[in-house]
Amino acid sequence: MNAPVRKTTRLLMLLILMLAPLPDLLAEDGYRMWLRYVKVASQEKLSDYRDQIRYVVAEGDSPTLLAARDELERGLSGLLDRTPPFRDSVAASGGVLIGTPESSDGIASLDFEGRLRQIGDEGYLIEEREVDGETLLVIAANEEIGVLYGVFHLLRLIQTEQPLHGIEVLSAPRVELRMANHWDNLNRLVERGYAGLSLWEWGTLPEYRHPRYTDYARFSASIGINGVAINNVNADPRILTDSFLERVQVLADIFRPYGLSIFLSVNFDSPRRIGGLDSADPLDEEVRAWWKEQADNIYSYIPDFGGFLVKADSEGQPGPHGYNRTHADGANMLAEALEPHGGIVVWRAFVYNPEQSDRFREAYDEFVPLDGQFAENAILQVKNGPIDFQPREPFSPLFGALEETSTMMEFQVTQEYFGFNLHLAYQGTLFEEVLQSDTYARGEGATVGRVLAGEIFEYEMTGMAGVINPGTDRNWTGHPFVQSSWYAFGRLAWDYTLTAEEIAEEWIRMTFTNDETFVRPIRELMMESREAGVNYRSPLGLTHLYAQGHHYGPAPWWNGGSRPDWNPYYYHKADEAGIGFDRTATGSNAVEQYHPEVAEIFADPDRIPDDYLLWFHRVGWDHPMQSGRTLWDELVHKYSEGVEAVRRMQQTWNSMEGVIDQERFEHVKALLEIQERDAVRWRDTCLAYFQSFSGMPYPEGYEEPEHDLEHYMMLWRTTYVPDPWYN
Ligand code: BDP
Repeated sequence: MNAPVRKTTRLLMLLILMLAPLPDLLAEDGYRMWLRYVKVASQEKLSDYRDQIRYVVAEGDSPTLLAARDELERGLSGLLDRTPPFRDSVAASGGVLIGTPESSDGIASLDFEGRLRQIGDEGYLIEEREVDGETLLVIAANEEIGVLYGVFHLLRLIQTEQPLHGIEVLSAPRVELRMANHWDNLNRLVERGYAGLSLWEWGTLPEYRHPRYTDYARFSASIGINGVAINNVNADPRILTDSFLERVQVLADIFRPYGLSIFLSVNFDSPRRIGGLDSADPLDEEVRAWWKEQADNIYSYIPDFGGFLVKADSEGQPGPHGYNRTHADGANMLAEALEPHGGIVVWRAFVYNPEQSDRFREAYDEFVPLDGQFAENAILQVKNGPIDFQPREPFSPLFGALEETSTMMEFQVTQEYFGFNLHLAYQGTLFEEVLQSDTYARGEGATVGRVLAGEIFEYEMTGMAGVINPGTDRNWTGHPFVQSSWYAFGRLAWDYTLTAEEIAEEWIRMTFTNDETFVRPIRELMMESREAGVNYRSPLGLTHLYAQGHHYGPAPWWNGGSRPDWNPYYYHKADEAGIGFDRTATGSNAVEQYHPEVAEIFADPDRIPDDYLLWFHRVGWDHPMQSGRTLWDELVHKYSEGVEAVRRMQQTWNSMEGVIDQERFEHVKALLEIQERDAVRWRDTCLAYFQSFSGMPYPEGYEEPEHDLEHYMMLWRTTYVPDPWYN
């Protein structure tokens, strides 16, 4: 080719590139998460939806109604590939009418009063309705936030290609506070985050309103989240200074239309650290006055501020114990400061002290004697299990034990103990398992979910929190499937009776495709993924086999850390005679903290489900398991099953090439390779270690560790661990 022709060709190429749509706009990089709003694939359904949705009537111009309108416009124009016009009033069939009886004459005329009374401030109804001979789709609610939630519901139905004919939905949340907890530091490092830096750009706030803030609020509202604690529970006192409050105010303004109220994690020692006082004693008048001033100040910036989240006397954080006061004294002081403004205190029950003999017992022993002493606007936030977000824990015995203290759940979405941003582990099944566990408080059927919803005791407030990890990674969560656990958390906080499986299916359809060849196998893959993670890390009730330096890889031999209760040995206690933690009457007797019906089963080595055995019992290596195998053989079986499950997940995923976009396909494919490698390493490390005590041979037909224990011990010392967080 001669030079001028080459030049013309280059120019032409450049022109084509410039005219081509920006690749970023179409990229399947995960940014849109479950709100992708791509055109409905089935022609038949598409034309059905187009028939039913020809125009929209949305009276009112409050920020929340505008957000609802915007979302409807954005969603419908993507899903239907045409934008239905907004009209002032109902004119013909095919209208979508949204609003509250107050904002909309149309809604007011429909006489929904009776049903609206059943669904409170945040609920909504969606219904197909004949009005003067015209067929309409109606979304009605008492408050505007209910309208927004209803809009997301309608869009979800279209995203998942559900029929709208004859639709009748009445939905209201089962718990009041549905809260995201961010463990974001003010320097923008996220504790246990694994998805980039903190979303909150303190450096450019308050001037720059990053569009991501609005998207964050949209995602939150789409799953019914209504509260967000934006900073780490290991709290920096400076969050209470004006310089930060000016910035937080902007976030609050952006979140408000989406029904999302801001909470701040506060440091109990703030009066000393930033207030110039020489005490933080909760019974000291000066200290109490200081906190009131802080509350007044915060509300001057954020009139609908939610309240404080507090980690006190836990893992080195200051608290009331420093002044010989109780957790109730501490919480009540803050509650008193917030009360005049309608704010609440979320007080965490995650406490344990290295001197005590069993970490399992501590939160219960600490808080049950305080039952009834907390202010009405204080709520206790309890992690799902007694230790710390392990792949499997029995439910915390605090659920069902606190009759007079509002008690809420703390789940973890970020995969601190589940492979960070590298392993696929849908947490919906873990959440479901906990929520469906029967506490037997006041008799059979008192599931954790029902306790949380205030159906067993009369709680002043109800709630669920999820520790989520979104950061500046383009897809928000690092591993694309961590999105599914975030989604599941929100859906279950709204309605704990939903199943992990239906939620997984919804998420897949919204996030990837409605193509059945993808939906079914990937749903199964997700449903299996958490159990796989349990099996290749810590089956049969083993727990916390991580090295103290990180929470990623295995180091079961580790017994040299600064605190015994941060060492794996503390949890498994393996020696030649056997393995496990005796929490029955012959041991720490933590089992007594459960109601008798539960305690009886957990205390009996023959009746306890295998999954929990080593949580409560110390047994010999030849202990007979429910399968008929010995404990040792069962351990080999479970560890191997974990690896096999990951391999099945890999196979399933790899067979999906071409069914979804290549971008996310390749990403997950590579991550599964990492996961398989890690699962093998977990299996081999743990089996090599435990065999050094059991002295028993590997049963036939199982892959044996390739190397000796020394090798795995060296590997731990020399391997890069992708976690900046230590302990
Ligand atoms: C543990 C984490 C630690 C948190 C702590 C907490 O390792 O980073 O600060 O929980 O919940 O799981 O306070």
